[in-house]
Amino acid sequence: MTKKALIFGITGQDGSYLSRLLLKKNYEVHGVKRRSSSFNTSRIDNIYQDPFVKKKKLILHYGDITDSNSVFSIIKKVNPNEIYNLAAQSHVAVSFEIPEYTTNTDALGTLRILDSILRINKKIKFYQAGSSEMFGKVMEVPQTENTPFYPRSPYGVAKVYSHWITKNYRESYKIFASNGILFNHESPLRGETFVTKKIVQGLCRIKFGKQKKLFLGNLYSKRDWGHAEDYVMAIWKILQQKNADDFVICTGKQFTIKQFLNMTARKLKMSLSWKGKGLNEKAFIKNKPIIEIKKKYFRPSEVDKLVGNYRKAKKRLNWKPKHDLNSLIDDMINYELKLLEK
Ligand code: NAP
Ligand code: F7E
Repeated sequence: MTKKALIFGITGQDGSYLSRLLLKKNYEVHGVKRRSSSFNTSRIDNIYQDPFVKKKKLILHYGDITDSNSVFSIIKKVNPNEIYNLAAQSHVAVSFEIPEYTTNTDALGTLRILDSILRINKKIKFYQAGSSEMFGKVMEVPQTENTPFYPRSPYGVAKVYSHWITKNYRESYKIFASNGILFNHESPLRGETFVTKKIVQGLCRIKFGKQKKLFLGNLYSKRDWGHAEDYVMAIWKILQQKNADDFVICTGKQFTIKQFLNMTARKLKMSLSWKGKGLNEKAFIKNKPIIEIKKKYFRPSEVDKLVGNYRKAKKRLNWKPKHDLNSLIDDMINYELKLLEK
């Protein structure tokens, strides 16, 4: 029997990769997109152009996770086998500017879905997109499923609520509700204001004379970066387990923003020389400054170092990342260069 999946957040980076994966696995995929005065489906438009749509395998519904009515009525109408909650205001820095909206979306949104499942059909399996930001000011290195949370942003705090309400509905009502605790994952489809995309896009554009400078914030925080394509495979596997559970998904490798930047520049054959410190730090090509630091890109509180351990996912999901940082950057660069060629 064809399985039905419902994805909240289908228009985002992960929603795009996950819907492709599920369509390949012969699912009927339903997605929720927000009403907008302009088009917001660019990341899934190319799926629309292929035969999946003619076969009515990809169906979009208008809705918003801040609106209980739309959440309830879409779930009731679709009555899927699996729900993936990827919808979020996912930008950490933005969450300091709009903490109330971030909490409504990233915390209460999860509750709205869980409560609808409870009232409509307790057999629906549920995946919650948790984040390494929940570890924040890390209590141990590397971070595992047992590491206590210490979130450092309204985004991280909201995701901690979602983690616990998911676990609570699992324990209280025996709903199959699982948390992924995903570390940073990137791809050519990453939003343009996240640091990896900003760096790859910025350096490619500088190399081809389309941009003069790139402005960044803290170059010294450390992240464990994987590829979104690998991580959506883990997300799907989490819902195929016999029992609901929580899983850390990561690569186990850590790099600073500056290392990411230098690796990208080397691949583009751009020879950077760094001078200065703090807000005065700059990178030059010959004598031209191309990277400068701006205070506005620093956060009120930072997550300095994240690195995970995916041992449980390897053992129980038979999952490990296929991409390393090199192949991730290559994929992102190739995409940018093709766009610039066009
Ligand atoms: P993303 O590209 O920012 O996508 C977020 C999605 O949520 C978009 O489809 C967005 O719609 C939708 N959305 C936002 N507010 C909504 C609302 N009020 N109602 C309905 N939909 C709403 O994020 P991503 O990188 O794909 O990440 C997917 C999920 O994983 C998010 O929950 C994120 O917090 C979490 N996560 C991401 C990472 C990572 O490194 N990428 C790591 C850990 C956890 P629009 O297209 O209309 O904006
Ligand atoms: O920042 C530093 C910044 O915004 C990474 C989201 O997907 O992953 C993501 O959150 C680091 C931070 O990702 C700039 O201060 C320096 O230390 O790319 P980011 P994030 O905050 O780690 C987690 C796991 C999620 O769950 C989130 O949804 O880079 N940084 N300069 C900068 N960051 C940005 N955005 N822009 C800069 O100019």
